[in-house]
Amino acid sequence: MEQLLNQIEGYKNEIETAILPDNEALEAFRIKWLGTKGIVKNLMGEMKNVPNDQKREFGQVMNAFKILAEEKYETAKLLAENEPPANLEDTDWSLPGDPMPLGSRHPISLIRNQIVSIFKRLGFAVSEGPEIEDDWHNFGALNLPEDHPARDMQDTFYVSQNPDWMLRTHTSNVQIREMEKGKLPIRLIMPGRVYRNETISARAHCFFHQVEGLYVAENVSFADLKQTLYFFVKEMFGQDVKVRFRPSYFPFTEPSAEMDISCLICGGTGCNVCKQTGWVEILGCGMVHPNVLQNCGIDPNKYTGFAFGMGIERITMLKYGVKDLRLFSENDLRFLKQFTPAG
Ligand code: 2NL
Repeated sequence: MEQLLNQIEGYKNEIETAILPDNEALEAFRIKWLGTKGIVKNLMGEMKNVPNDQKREFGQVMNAFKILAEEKYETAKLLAENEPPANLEDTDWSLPGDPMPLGSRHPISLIRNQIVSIFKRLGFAVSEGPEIEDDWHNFGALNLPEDHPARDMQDTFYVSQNPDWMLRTHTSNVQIREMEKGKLPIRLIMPGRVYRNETISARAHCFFHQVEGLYVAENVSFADLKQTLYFFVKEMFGQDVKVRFRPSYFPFTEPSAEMDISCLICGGTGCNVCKQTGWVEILGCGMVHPNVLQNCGIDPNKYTGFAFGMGIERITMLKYGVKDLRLFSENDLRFLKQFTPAG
């Protein structure tokens, strides 16, 4: 009897640790333990050899043992039935696939790509640079005096570890770095993200996107600037759009101008978008200030250049009729889905 009980303990352990992943293993288990010539039946047969006063105890042990084997079998069978088919031939390949939603390009990327491709056709290459910049490349080289309001903490995000560093407020830092390389002529556009310490509203954000352009060579004139921008605007907004230049001021250009286009919404008769003027401002431009050329080691008596800068958000809002700047950074799919799927 003692020997039998020890044997049953060993069997119990074997049953508990058995791994039954598939039908084949399950059937082998059933035959070995629960079959008509199986171990459970076999042990039951030992009852006749157990002394009478121990038959009751043995009966109880055997019952529990039988239940253990049966439960192991039933649970493993249930698990195996719920397993995905291990065999690829069991898969129904004709079932429809899981949907894979197609993303779409961000409207800012769409417009940036259009701007870049128009200027590429005029021979402009693309250049990019750091978003964290030092005072010289963001302000100093651009002829901004020490007390210029843009340098104020209120307008610019400074890096707290180093008062000389800041998040760039325009992409002009890239132009400065290109001019410092001293390879002329330069005909480049610089798209990128810029940062300003603004209170966020429908019309202002603490970051936005810009494309700036720069052409420096011998004999570059204001006429070249105007013709380049005429071409750009007509490609971007259509051949019928009208253009006007208004004198303006930037520390880094002289002379400077702002360029307006005839309002796309009302066609020039006056509406909310153009504030009843018939015109909307789209960019600032001018001839590169001689001090800026000098600061970058370029001889202003030999070379001249023009530069311009535009906000991509502004152009995108005009093209698509977007009324709130915040939509561009909220990642609301209902907004983003309205633009062309990524190709
Ligand atoms: C605007 C006006 C402008 C420039 C940017 C520039 C850069 C260098 C030298 C001279 Cl390195 N000028 N950039 C010039 C005129 C206007 O941007 O309203 N941008 C949104």
